[in-house]
Amino acid sequence: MPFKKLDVVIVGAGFSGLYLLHKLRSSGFSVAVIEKADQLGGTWHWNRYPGARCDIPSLQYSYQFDEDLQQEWNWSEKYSAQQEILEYLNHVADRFDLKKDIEFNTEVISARFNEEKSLWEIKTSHGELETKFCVMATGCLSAPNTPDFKGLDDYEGQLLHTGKWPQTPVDFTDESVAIIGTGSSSIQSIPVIAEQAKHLYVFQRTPNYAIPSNNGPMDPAEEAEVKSRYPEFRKENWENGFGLAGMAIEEMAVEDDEQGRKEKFNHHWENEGLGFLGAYADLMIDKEANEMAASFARNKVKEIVNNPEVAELLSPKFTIGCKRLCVDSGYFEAFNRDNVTLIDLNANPINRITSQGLIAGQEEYSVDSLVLATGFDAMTGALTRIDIRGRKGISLKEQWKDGAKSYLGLGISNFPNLFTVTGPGSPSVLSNMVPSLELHVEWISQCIEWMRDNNKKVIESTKAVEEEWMVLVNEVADLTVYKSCKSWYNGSNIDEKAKEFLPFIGVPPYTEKITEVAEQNYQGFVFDKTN
Ligand code: N01
Repeated sequence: MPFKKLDVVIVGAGFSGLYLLHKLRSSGFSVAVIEKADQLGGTWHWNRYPGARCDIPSLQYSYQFDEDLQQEWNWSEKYSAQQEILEYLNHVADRFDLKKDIEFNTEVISARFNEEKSLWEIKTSHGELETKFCVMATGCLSAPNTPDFKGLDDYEGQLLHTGKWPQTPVDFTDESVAIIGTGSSSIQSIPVIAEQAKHLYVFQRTPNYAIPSNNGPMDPAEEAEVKSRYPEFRKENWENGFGLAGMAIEEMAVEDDEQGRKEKFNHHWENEGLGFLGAYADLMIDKEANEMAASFARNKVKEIVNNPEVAELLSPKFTIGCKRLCVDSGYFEAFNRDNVTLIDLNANPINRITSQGLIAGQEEYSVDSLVLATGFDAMTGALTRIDIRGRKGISLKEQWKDGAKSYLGLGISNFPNLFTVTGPGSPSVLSNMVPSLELHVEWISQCIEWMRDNNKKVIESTKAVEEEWMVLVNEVADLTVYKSCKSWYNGSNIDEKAKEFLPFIGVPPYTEKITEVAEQNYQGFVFDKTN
């Protein structure tokens, strides 16, 4: 490895890592990015499954830190496909000459804070280095979850995970395929796999709500309009609770009449994708209002799916939005095909995986490919899978075993000079990710600069402030319907994980809070602690 001592080590070369590198390097720091993959992109590198695309409109899911960049890049579709986002990130990396400071094919094994030297010692698969600051830009949905299915190792066919998809295209033509899971990844890939495969078996434990993306080519007039006032457009998004355009409505579903609701829901169903939940202001805070939207979405499933029994199985019973809402392109329609079979795992649990396929209930399914669309150890998994040790050798995994605590999703007590981008306790996954990570990158970079200018060596959060903050995170969530079902927002998808709600709901108050903290010389953080 060509470097040894650095000011900042960034882990991960996705959206966050790339911008951090650009920002910190421009401020005169010596920086390197450590990346496990052989190329950049993070989430958009690993998630290459068929149909992978963003569910935030392209004009909003992009960097805004450079006006020339946002003017010169053209998106071809309303919702960008994985490949185009990867091309965009490569364009950004080339434009700002970032690749030379990224160490690819290098995995961070451990990070240990040396209290005497006030330095992080980072051990990677290719050597060791020392750094003053370590920034974990490891993503919120980047540690794939592979359930412990009995017999999984016995399977002799092609085993795939949506979150670790091979770089070489996978062709399912003439194959029998099984897919386990019906979250966003599965919902995006099923229509595409179904078009190729001889037969597709979908193994569902919990049905999900999905809103049609109505994706299509980028409308040149809309693109021109947004580009003519990009800074203003972005600013408007910041004022929305989720950092998204088109969700700033104040009307209440419970105050509207039936006809009004029908029209409004229909309009949002046909035009807004994720913004369906923004049809009314009370959908995520009032169970009665939520049920109105949920029942509208369930009726749509019944309209689309021909077989009433299949439609019933595909109809979720829980609060809409409390599990991450999915956005689809022909998902429910795929179940009208003769070559797609839905298997309800509640009636027919997976007994075991065999060398040829799997046994669910009494039936054995022989398949050429088995796709695990079983999600991620979200928000904390990418951090706890690295051996991170702070003061007195305390392990982060151990410190978080009863629940992840962080001050503002940025700093963790006992882990000085370690920052997380979109960490637990920040809006992250409940917001438009790119502006949210830009906010964090800028906050972290300014903090490191401020420390240099003010002769501070070590910054850390305290147990007291982070506990207080996480109480607030949960109090805010208690005002909503987000906690009303099992989801990866609250760790319910991983057996051994603490069950707690991790994202902060509300982009504007959060932004205000972290700005105020910075303005007050990083209030709540402690500098150069001596004991
Ligand atoms: O994962 P998920 P995902 N036996 O956790 C099932 C983002 N994303 O990769 O609900 C049987 O949502 C599980 O069942 P259940 C987006 O934020 C974005 O699809 O636990 N089934 C569920 O059906 C998304 O929310 C895009 O009962 C098992 C599925 O596997 C997040 O990533 C696209 C099981 C997992 O669904 C994660 O989505 C894709 C078991 N043992 C993803 N274990 C965009 O559009 C799990 N399941 C930007």
